[in-house]
Amino acid sequence: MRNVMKPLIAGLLASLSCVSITATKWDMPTPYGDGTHHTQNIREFAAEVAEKTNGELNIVVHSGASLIKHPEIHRAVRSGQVPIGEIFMGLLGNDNPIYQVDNIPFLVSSFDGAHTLWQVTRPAVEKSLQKQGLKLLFSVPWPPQGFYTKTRIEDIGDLKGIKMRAYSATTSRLAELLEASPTTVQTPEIPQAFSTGIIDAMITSPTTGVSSQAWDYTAYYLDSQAWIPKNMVFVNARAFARLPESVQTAVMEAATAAEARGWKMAKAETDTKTAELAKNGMTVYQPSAKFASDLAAIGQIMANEWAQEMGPKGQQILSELKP
Ligand code: PCA
Repeated sequence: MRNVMKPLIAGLLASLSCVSITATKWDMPTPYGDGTHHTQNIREFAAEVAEKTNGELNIVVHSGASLIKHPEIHRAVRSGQVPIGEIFMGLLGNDNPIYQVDNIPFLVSSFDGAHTLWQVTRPAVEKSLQKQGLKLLFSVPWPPQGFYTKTRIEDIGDLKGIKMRAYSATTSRLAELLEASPTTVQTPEIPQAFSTGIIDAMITSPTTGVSSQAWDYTAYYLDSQAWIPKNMVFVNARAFARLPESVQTAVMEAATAAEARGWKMAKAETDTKTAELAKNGMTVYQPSAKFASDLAAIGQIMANEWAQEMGPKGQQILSELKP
């Protein structure tokens, strides 16, 4: 018996010695479901941190707003209720206009443009978070945004009077400029909002169209590629400072890798999820030239309003975006 137990115990001790006795567990609330690339990317990030730190930091992902509702996540990380979290950047548009910038139609409409926009605005985002005791880890985009409607949209006027979902102050403003009526609805509530008639239309990515089964409530997807919004992952700066230096380095390395991987995932999602909309019976179509130019004109109004709210920094960012 002793001979059998010996290797077992030795093995157990060996595996225990790999896990530091100072192991830290971080609960991480995220707003979106497991089917989105954001959540999948964050799970890979958490696995990489665990691996790089030999289990010294264990990030437990609570997806789909299961631990904390989306509008509460920012405050929860600030207060230290949780050490780390993810949010949609546009959600903080009322805190600081810098967060509105990637919800403006046709300010940028390609991943390259979105990437430039991120490089240009990142320092201001980092500074804004820093002032709140937060540290930015990484940011990943959604696929470009398009219109989900019950009937085909030929002209911008077809959106007049429609009850449209909004997911940020900026998209509410867009709905107003389209003379539609905006209602804020979080992603988990999209199906219910359609089925109870609270909304008739939404602007979002093919990713969210698929995860909310848009074909159950709408029939047309206008692939307008109007803007490319982002999510961001941040930590409570005090919680981060409490980590041993080697763990801090591992987190930052995994964050850099997650950002690069996430951008690639978003590009791939654009095609696969748009195809899935079509496969489920939705008509996927391109905007007319008139629709695109009318929407761009509204985007110009929004860009001007935004620059004014930002002050001199706004003009500087807009000029840095020009090729
Ligand atoms: N999906 C999220 C944000 C942008 C997107 O594509 C949503 O619809 O709330």
